[in-house]
Amino acid sequence: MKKPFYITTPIYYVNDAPHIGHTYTTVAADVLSRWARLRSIETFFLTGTDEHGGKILEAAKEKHKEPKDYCDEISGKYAQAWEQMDISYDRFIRTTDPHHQLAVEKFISNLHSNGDIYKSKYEGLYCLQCEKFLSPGDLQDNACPDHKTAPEKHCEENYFFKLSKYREQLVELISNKNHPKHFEILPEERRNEILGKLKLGLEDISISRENLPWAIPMPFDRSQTIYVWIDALINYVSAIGYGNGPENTDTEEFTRAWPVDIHLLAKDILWFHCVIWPAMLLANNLPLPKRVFAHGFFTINGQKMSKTIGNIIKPAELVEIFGVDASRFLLLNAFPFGADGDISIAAFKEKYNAHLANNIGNLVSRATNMATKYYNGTLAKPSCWEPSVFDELKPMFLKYENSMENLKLNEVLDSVIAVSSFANQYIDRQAPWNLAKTDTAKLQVVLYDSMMIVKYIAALLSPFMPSAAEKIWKTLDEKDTIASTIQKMPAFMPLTGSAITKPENLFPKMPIPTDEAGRHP
Ligand code: ME8
Repeated sequence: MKKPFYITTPIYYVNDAPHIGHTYTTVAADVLSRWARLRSIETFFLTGTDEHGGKILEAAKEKHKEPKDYCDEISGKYAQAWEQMDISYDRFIRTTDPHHQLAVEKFISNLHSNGDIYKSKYEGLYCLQCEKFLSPGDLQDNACPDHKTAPEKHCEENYFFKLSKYREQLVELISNKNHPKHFEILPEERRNEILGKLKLGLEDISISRENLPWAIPMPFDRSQTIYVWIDALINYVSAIGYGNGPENTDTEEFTRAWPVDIHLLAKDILWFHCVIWPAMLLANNLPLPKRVFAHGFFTINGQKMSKTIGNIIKPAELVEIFGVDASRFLLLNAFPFGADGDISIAAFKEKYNAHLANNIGNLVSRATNMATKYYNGTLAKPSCWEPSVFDELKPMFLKYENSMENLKLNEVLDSVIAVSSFANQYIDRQAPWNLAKTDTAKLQVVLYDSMMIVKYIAALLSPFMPSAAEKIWKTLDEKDTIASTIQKMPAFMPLTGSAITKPENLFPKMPIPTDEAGRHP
């Protein structure tokens, strides 16, 4: 059976409800999943929550709740947020799921029986918010640079994973693009960052804790529990049935779906996904992920948006202002996918007006208005019609596809914006309102062209704005489906509807307050 396209987001910590940083990764994975499904590619899209460890235990204590009750509550908030954001995941995994624990025990037992785990004393500085050890060189003013909190000193006897043993193999698999099992890290600068660090050396890591009850016990020594990151990374295989068949064998689903096609995440957790996880897989004789893509951070006034710092925007706040589809669009069009970028509601409003209200929304509204006004919604293909405007549009369609394949999601949207600007300029130039008086044959050609571009725009927007795309599609009365239109792109496709109607105002213009001097604050 054919391998599905398998894509994951990180599983998010349940120390607090999601913010738009988490939404960013999840919407991006959703767009890529929808894009694959539109092309009839079977897809498995995994997301979920990371629920063990000291950080979650502390958060539950602060709220005077039992850890599991607290996890249920916050995990539910993630599931709710993803429902609100129209996220089409196939599975939502929780690390407190019993089937996950079973898989973790099998994975760790294998590493142990392969001789990759040993016991030793460890001393180090631990950042509870990162859930990782920091080296003195990582600190800024004696504090974690991300969370601005002082790390705790840990000194205990733990189990270690022989990470250092896999250094050379990792360097080879990451750097050799011709290797049949090449492990691709994108963007390029992230790959170089990982290779640079690997070349400096690699130390074994502690993978257990002595006195942390809110975690999965070590299968071969129940006096210790498994380090939360090791537990969490294994979700990517446990979710598809690793160790979950009869007598702890792997399920057929696992054999079919692994390796994952894309692990999507931000750069904060690059090392775990590009070094520790692949080494764990090598130690377990499992193939490495095909691709890890790390996007940048949303920052507010230059500082990373984070639950711990508290400088967050919640997804529901965005939806309240812009609606679901526009929020998805604005998040992914905010800045290049892969780079950091400062965001603000004011900047989102400007973009919303420029791209959605004044450009795409305006095009849909004026084209459908004219089709209903001049042709009563029945716009037949003109007899002298030639697909000449499509020669100009083809490069934009190709750019769309190419950017999607390379995960340049902001550029994908830029190409949709470019198609819409092209159509608006075409309408301005041709002035159908004048043609209605002087040249009705040409009027029909111009409106037919315009409505066909509207049809393409609906299809191209569909992975990003599924409901808005459906609304546009309905006004076109199309007999074709969005999926078949996508699959035939960039070939020209005639309109198949015969009763075009006017849609509701898809993207009403957003009032932007100005200060007394008339500037936008
Ligand atoms: O790290 N900008 O969970 P987490 C963009 N449980 N993306 C952001 C962001 C920001 N300001 N803040 C968070 C964990 N993200 C672990 C993962 S996986 C086996 C375990 C997104 O709740 C981004 O995807 O801290 C980042 O990598 C992730 O949330 C971290 O989520």
